[in-house]
Amino acid sequence: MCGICGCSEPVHKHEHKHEHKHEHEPHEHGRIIKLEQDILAENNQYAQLNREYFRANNMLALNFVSSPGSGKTTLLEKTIYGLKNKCAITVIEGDQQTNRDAERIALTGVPVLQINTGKSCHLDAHQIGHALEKLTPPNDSVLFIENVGNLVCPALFDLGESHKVVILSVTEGDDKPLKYPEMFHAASLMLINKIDLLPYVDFNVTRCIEYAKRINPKLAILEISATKDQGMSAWLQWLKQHKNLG
Ligand SMILES: Nc1nc2c(ncn2[C@@H]2O[C@H](COP(=O)(O)OP(=O)(O)O)[C@@H](O)[C@H]2O)c(=O)[nH]1
Ligand SMILES: [Mg+2]
Repeated sequence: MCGICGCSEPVHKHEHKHEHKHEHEPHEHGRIIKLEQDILAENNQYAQLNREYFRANNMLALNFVSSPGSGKTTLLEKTIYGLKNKCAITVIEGDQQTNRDAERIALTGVPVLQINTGKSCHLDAHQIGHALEKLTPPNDSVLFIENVGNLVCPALFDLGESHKVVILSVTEGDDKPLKYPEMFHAASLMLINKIDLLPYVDFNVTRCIEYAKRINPKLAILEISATKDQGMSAWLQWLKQHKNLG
């Protein structure tokens, strides 16, 4: 369940046939805040275990976060082909339903595990811990985690990753960093994807970068097209630097 956004378990379990005045609101809201705190505190403990695992095994773990359809899986496919001769790669895929993305990644030849989150809108650190037990990624490898498409809850759930990489495609609008600041604040790198579509959409790259830097002055930013292979060498360079591959 997702106690943060209530996407899974309704707080009100009874039918409402009456006018809804919310006399009980303070009590319910207190309960929700407590539930949020408990869920995030428990998640942080699992995230710490994952972080220790990544450190002990000298791994780079990247958590790809974005809206649905920004191009995460496409970017992963291209990235794997660009990087797989340099180091071992493992992938964890997160979606509410289906194995479609894991099937796409499996075609690249790297080990992949699909997590279906059901009604929940994000991956959590406990799920990642279990996935690591099954995948047993090798020492010195890169782990890519493709989170559930959602610009809200995945920002709050630390997975123990080395970095969050937020992918924003130009069809989504240049104001998203201002509207979803938690995500852009939590990320180390923003990839502006689908720049091949810039001639056709009203997306101001300069303005987007200004908004993103307003939220997170330390955010690194690269412009790419995963399908047209634009900007991919700069992205691979970023990866190699962060994995010390030279
Ligand atoms: N024009 C264009 N389309 C892209 C690009 N990257 C991904 N797409 C398309 O966007 C759609 C969603 O891509 P997908 O990788 O499944 O997104 P995800 O939901 O974030 O994993 C697919 O139709 C892709 O072919 C890109 O750089 N340019
Ligand atoms: Mg995907």
